[in-house]
Amino acid sequence: LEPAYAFMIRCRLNGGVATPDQWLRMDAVSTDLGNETMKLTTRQTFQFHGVVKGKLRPAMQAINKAMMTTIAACGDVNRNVMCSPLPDQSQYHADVYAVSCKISDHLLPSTTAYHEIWLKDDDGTKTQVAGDAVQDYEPLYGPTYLPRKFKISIAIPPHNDTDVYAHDIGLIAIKGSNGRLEGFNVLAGGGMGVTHNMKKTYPRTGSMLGFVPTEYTHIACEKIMLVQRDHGDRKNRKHARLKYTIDDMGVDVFRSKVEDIWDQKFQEARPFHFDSNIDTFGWQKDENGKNHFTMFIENGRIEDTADFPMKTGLREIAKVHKGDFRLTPNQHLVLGAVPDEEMPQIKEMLAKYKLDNTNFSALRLSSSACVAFPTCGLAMAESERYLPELITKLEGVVEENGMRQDSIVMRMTGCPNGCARPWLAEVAFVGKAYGAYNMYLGGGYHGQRLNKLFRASIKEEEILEIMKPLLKRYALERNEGERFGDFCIRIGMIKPTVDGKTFHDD
Ligand code: SRM
Ligand code: SF4
Repeated sequence: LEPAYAFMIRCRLNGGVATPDQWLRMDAVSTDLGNETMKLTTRQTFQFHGVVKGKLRPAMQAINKAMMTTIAACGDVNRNVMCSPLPDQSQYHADVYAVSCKISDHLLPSTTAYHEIWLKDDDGTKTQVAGDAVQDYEPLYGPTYLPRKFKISIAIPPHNDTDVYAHDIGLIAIKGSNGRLEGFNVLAGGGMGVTHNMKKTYPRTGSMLGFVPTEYTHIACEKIMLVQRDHGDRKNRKHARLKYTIDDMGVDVFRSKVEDIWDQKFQEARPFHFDSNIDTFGWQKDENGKNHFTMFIENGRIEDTADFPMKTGLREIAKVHKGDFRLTPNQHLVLGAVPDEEMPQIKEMLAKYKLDNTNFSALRLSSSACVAFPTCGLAMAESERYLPELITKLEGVVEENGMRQDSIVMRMTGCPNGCARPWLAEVAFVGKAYGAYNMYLGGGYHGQRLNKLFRASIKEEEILEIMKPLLKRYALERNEGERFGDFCIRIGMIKPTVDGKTFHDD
């Protein structure tokens, strides 16, 4: 008898788009083979927790039968490519989403091992026998893959909901005068992972390399990845992400290395403007007259509880819905492309299952927490299970001061790996030990500026002692339209972090 080892499975779901049939199949995987919940992640995909060892293969096969995969969702490869869900402009979303799929497919490893291990028939007929083994040839990754994980995201201005500055490559979609996609401004060297008390590790926002037309974008991404493959630090995993390669080499040298192997040059970056990095909740109509509903799923956890049968509700909706589901980079969900004639039925179902409620405080709607306990082996403190409670304790002061509709981006993670991209939040709490958090202030409202350490290892009592008067002061003293992170800097609570290397400076 062996212990009941339980695993987490992460899907690769490009740009977070799933069909209703895929939703139903993922629901079934979680019910039949996992811990009955689904987690919508900060990179727009599904995770299943509590999959015991004996159910791993059936779960992988069920995911693949749904025309989804788990290949390269983890590991030192290019991961899921993110894409703003953009409910109000479906044609433009389709243009940009197509590029995210193209990049994702182009950068997939060519290994056949995944299929041999997980997708072989039960009688083993599709498995190669040892003597037949053929060495996989990886044209992009080579025999040793990348020095570290590699992430690409696409944001569609004015929405920076994918936090485009946080990834190894960040692509900012640029619209042409005909309303269609023209190309992308390319950022490189963003990343969030930090180790507490190790100042050589730091979060970093991506540096601008320049503009690239749509048709060359996947190749530009490939070349950036290849320069990192060949120049990234393979000796020290804590210094192996592209952000350190770029800082060590300098942005200009890095850009020219990419251009050398690409045999093309980046054009001058095009103007763009971001408004925010949060989701736009509620109903929106697109240019084709289809309706899209962005619903609030607190920290991305889909589960049934006694008074909130959310998972059942979404399953019932998926049985009748003919549009799509778009998972958002803030762990929420868009019920996409509902035609007018189906609106009454969908609205009734949303109401029946209490899924139509976007009437939360803007503080809650702008919040995000990583998984942490009980499933994350790296967690030092609670996150997903605690942030909602902390927000409840702050909502009183928010309401008293007339700020129910005022968005403040607040994020929490159970450790400094940064899975909810905390370093780009206006206020963040990062787990240090059980019940203790480092508190960070001063991030930019649309994800453009890193925050900075304000207090180390504080517990709930101190968090509330700091936050309650600070929120009140913000309500009373802010300038017209001034964001919370900017306000904290203006009143001298915290200094701005201008780049990753100065993140630890006081
Ligand atoms: Fe993450 C590792 C969960 C997005 C940075 N992340 C982990 C692991 C797999 C823990 C582990 O290695 O044992 C976590 C699994 C917990 C669990 O129980 O499910 C985990 N990461 C998550 C998710 C599920 C958080 C969430 O609440 O949604 C996100 C899944 C994304 C996906 O669908 O692929 C998730 N992780 C991120 C992000 C955000 C992003 O990519 O936009 C980051 C920061 C960006 C970045 O990579 O710089 C992130 N995760 C990390 C790191 C630190 C990487 C580094 O450079 O140091 C680790 C640890 C590691 O790689 O060594 C990590
Ligand atoms: Fe786990 Fe840390 Fe990522 Fe949270 S930030 S999911 S605690 S690795």
